[in-house]
Amino acid sequence: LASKPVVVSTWDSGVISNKAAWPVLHRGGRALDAVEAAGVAIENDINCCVGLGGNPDRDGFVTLDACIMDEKANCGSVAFLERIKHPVSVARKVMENSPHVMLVGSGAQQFALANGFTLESGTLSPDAEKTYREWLKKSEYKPVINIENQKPVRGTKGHGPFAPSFFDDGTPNHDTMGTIALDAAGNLSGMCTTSGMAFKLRGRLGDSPLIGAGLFVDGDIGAVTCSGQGEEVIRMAGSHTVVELMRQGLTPAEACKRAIERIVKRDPEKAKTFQVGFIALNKAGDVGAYAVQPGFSYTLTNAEQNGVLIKSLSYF
Ligand code: SD4
Repeated sequence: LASKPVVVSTWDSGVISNKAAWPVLHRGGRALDAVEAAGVAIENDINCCVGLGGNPDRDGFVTLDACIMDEKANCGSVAFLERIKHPVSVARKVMENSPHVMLVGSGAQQFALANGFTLESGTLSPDAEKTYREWLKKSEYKPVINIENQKPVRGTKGHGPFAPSFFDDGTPNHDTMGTIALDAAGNLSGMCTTSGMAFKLRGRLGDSPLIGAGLFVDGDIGAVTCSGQGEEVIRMAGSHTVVELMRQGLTPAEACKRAIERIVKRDPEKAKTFQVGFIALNKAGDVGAYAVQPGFSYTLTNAEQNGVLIKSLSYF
C-alpha cells in the first residue's frame, strides 16, 4: 500500500495512537510531531503496557522506556524513568535540548523536571495493583506471549470511530506502542514507548528505548519498530537489521520476515516460547510486518485507510 502521508502503529491499540497522529499528517505536519502525538495519546490511556498505568517491575515500581528518531538520525531516549507521564516527550527533549541521546533513571527524571514535566504520584493504577498482588502469590517471571490477547483485557475506553472491530470480539488491547510515519514532505520518523515487561527485575531495560533495537529510522530508506520480548530484539539489533535489509532492496514485509527468521534460527525451541513482531515502512510508503507468533497486529492510517487493523503473518 504505497501512499503518503501514512502512519503505522503496533497492535490494535494502534487505533488510539494513529487517531492522534493522523491530524498532524493530514494538515501537512511533520512525521516527528505525528509520532510524538501518537506516543502521548497511548501514554494518556490507562493500560497494562504503556505509561504510568502499566504493570510494575517485580519490586512494585512502574519504570518507563521510550525513544524517538527523525529522518536525519536525530534521536532521543529515556529509560528506567519513574513518575513522569510522557516519556516520549521527555525523549524528544533529550534529542532537542541536550547534547546526549539517552538518559536513564533518576537523571532522566531530573532532566524531565528541569524541562517542565510534573512529578506524578508513584502509586499503581487500580488494575496494575490488582495484577501485581496476584503475581506476588507466585512471583514467577513468565512473560505471556501475546499479553494483549489475554482476557479480561483491561483499560481503554473511547477509542471512538477509529475502532473497526477487526477481531472477533472487537476487543481493544494494549502492548508496547511503536509508531512509524511518513509525512507529506516525504520525511520519516518513529517512536516507541512502553512500561516494559511486567514484573521484570528492577533496572531491566528492554529494546524499546534502544535506538537500533526497538526503533530505527533512516531517512533515505525506511522506519522500523517492534514489540515483544526485548532481549531477543536487542541481541540482533532488530529494527536496525530490518532497515538494513530494506537498504539491500527487500520490501518492508520481506525485510521483517528475514529478521524474524534470523531470530528464530538462533534457537528454534526457545522461539516457540516468545513473541517478537516488527513493523516497517519504506520511503515510498510501503508497509510490512512479520512476527514470531500468531497474534501480532498493526494499525494503518492513510488517506484511504481510516485506522484499519491488520493481522501480521508469523513464523509459527
Ligand atoms: C520490552 N519490547 O520491554 C518490550 C515489551 C513489549 O509487548 O514489547 N511488550 O521488552
